[in-house]
Amino acid sequence: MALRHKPQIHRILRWLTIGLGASSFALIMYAFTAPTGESLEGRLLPSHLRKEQEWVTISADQVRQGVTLPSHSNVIIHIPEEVTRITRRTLFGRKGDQIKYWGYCFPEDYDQAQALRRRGFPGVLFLSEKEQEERETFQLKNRKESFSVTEDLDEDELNRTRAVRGTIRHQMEIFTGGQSCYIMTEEPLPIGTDNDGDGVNIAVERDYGSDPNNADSDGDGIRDGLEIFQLLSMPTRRDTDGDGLIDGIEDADRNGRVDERTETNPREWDSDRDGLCDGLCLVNKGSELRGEDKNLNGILDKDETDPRKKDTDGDGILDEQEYFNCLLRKGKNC
Ligand SMILES: [Ca+2]
Ligand SMILES: [Ca+2]
Ligand SMILES: [Ca+2]
Ligand SMILES: [Ca+2]
Repeated sequence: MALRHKPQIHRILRWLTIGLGASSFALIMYAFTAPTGESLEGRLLPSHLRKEQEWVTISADQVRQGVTLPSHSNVIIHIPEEVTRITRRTLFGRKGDQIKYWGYCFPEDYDQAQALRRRGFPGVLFLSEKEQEERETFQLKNRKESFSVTEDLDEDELNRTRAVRGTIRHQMEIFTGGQSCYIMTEEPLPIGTDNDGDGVNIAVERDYGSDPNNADSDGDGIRDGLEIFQLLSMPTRRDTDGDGLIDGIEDADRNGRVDERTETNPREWDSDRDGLCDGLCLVNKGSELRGEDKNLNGILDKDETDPRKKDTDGDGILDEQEYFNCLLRKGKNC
């Protein structure tokens, strides 16, 4: 498979370095520029990037194994053939909210001659969320200033400005096997395939120590992707907060969000902060078991207090005090 891509890569590199030439190469760098009052050319290529860029090729096998993309480099990645579909967010480890990255994928029937005739980029563009956000702000600012700015530009500069505005737009969310894509990122990016379909790529799974072939690594009923990116619980620990209740009992509808009226927080030992832990916990240096949902079933049973309410029976006495009162009167099942 890798061999099949080799001639293509050489074509791509030749096209980019010879075909694109200096001005289009500067256009590639456009994504990492801050809006300044410099000339268009200056804006396209920030000073720290004006030197020759390093080229890195990431093979399909590296994507399969999970790999960290270097920052500020021209990177070509190959999506493994067996991938039927992977979202941009999963492929790039859902880092797009914090990290600016961007790139484009070459069409399957990539044709150098045809690409050279086209204006703009030789493929379909993708931009990280942060990149999109910054670009929108930049374009909005530009539009406001456009009346006074465009009057002073000659026709050539005006066309170039239009080309930049028109061509750099997010167009792609789904990647498929066999594609070759160019990407540049301002920070290192963990990329890889997602064999178990839990929304976490193999590089990120390795960082968290979760199983890349098991969508619910710790078997607590909540998928790795939801634990890592939404619930912020541990994908490798069934009871993240150690209160005796497993994460899938606390987030009862297992949607990765905590509904405080009906659920307890898998990251908080004592969700209602009444002094008693949600499930059953060892206290007094391990000498005593104390808690609210004492049989750990997620249901409010007889002789239990509600881990979502400080004062379960509404009599003005908080649940922890009720517990001590129970001990004082030597009650059973306190
Ligand atoms: Ca996965
Ligand atoms: Ca899990
Ligand atoms: Ca728990
Ligand atoms: Ca409590």
